[in-house]
Amino acid sequence: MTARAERSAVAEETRSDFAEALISGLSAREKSIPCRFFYDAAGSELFEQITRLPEYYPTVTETGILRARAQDIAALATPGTVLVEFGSGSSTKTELLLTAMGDLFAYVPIDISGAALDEAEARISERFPGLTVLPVEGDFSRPLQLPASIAECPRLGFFPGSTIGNLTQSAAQKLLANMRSIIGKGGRLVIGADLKKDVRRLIAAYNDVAGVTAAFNLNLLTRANRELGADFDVTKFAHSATYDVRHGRVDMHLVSQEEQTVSVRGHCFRFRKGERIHTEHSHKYDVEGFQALAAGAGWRPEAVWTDDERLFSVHVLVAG
Ligand code: SAH
Ligand code: AVI
Repeated sequence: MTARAERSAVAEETRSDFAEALISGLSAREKSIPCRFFYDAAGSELFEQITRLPEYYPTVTETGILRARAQDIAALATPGTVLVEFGSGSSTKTELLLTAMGDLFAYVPIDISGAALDEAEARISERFPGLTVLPVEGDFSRPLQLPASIAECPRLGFFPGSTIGNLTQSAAQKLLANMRSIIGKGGRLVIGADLKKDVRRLIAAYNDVAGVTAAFNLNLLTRANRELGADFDVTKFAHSATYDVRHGRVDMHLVSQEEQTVSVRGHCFRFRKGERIHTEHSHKYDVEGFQALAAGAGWRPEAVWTDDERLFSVHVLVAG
């Protein structure tokens, strides 16, 4: 299959996955849409804008930790290693590591967003001309076909951004177990996890004054209209972000502003005024809680670094 044909097959698969998930999510008593559908081209761009918001502390904080620890992380990648990144997005943080690292066999960014992967591949290839970049477009929570050329190489995993927090604890553990088999026994994973903190700080980060997170959330409906021919009136839904103390997570919803009916591919969905669609969990961990989660998936903690304010943690885990 040519690269172009492969690309359009992936796009078609994503579209039917979206249709199926949307119809089943809106048919449930408590409506929901899985957060992996945030990341079409517009969603990936909105996420980049979020990372630059004054309220959104995770990106700047994790970047500071990675910058301070770049040499320690680089030492984990002996010559000939493959750097495998999960949910790589713009690969901006990766640049810090690549600058510090010696000769890698290849860099393998994995992301569901083809648009983000294309941009990142072009920029990384330009900035690191000797580096082989092998992008993989797909859903990291499903079986993934990694390039055959890296089959025999040692691997270092990188999963920044606290994207692990967007999964429920059981899904997170399953993903960590899959990553363990991808990285291989004795291999390492460098993974970012957002820490529990003052609730006001959390809510501000997910409900910014400029309304960028609201636009990111509402883009799900715009995407459904464009890709699936749904007829959401985006002006009749509002963004909401709340903190669930029991589960230690921020929850995002889209709230119907009035009673309304929406159709998606011949299916009709009624909304009461105030009825919510759940769109994202963002779990916050403490260091011990995260290490226990990782241990349940066969990872042994080797190091953990935090910033001075203890807002964010970066863990080095070893596959047992
Ligand atoms: N790693 C970057 C981006 C984080 S945003 C950073 O730290 O800033 C989350 C990224 O994960 C997005 O690029 C999104 O497209 C990707 N992503 C989300 N769910 C995914 C899934 N199920 N499979 C693959 N990639 C996913
Ligand atoms: C990618 N992920 C870790 C982000 C988060 O903070 O949960 C996504 C996001 N949602 C709203 N703002 C940012």
